[in-house]
Amino acid sequence: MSNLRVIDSHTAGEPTRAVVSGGPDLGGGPMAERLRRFEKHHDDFRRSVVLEPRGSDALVGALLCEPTDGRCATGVIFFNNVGYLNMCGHGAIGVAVTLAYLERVELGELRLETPIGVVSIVLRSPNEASIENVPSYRFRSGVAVAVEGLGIVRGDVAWGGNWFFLADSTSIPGLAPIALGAEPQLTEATRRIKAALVREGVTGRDGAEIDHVELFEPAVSAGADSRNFVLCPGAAYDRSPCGTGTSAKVACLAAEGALQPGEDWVQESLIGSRFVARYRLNAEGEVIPSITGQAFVCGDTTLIRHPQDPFRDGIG
Ligand code: PYC
Repeated sequence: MSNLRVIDSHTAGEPTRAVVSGGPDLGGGPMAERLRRFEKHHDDFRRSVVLEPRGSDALVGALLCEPTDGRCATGVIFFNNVGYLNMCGHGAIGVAVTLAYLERVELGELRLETPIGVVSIVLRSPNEASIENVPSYRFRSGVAVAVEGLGIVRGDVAWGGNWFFLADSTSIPGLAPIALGAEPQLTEATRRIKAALVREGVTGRDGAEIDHVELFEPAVSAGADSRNFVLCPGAAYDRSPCGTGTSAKVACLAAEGALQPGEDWVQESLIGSRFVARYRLNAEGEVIPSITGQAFVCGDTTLIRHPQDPFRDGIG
């Protein structure tokens, strides 16, 4: 029998499952190397934590590990129903709130070591954190792709810790407004956009796959600037406004001169939850977004992987 302790939380509605004990031994060294060992030798563990019957398609896992950088509260590797994530904004906020729940950190500044670098966080209360993300940028603007059933769709390619294609949903004829009830149509539309990107060879820098598609339109609620819908790599949509997606959006706004350093950008999700984003420019002139959101711990659980359970490693 192998048992593991997980802490479940949700950040603006999007779930994170932090594995705090019972995870695989990935050895030492940089987090990017440990991610590769995780992928190569322990993918069954990823599947058992996030796939049904223990998980769901929307769930993002966060394996907590010993950091190499002593300034960091923990190392973390994010994963989902189809693989591994470079970074995860909602997940980083969820991990910070989880560490507070476990009494491993106090309010104030803390750092997480991820495979793409150190992420600084300010824990503002036991349920609210601001993450300072990795440098984010617009890579290409006004890219046109021919999408099955939708015609020509134009959008920007941007990096916010993951690769995004961002398109204005009001420019796509026949698309329902971003609201509960429209998830099936929006999921299908964004899947087709993703397929068109692959077909037409549109990538991020160095040929990187664009694995997130983000639609945006004017906000519904007072005080918000925009509403979005983000298709994640495993075809689930993000219930939160997506931390890395909001970072990519902020990078596009900065590139257009539509958002100045220090100005707030309030991004709401399909379910109406919010992140408040802003950015600063670092010494190299790069856009460093920060994202503030709320998370709540909603489970402190032992997962059991029974040796005779035919679905010990998940379904699918
Ligand atoms: O918040 O960055 C994010 C994220 C990525 C995928 C799901 N959430």
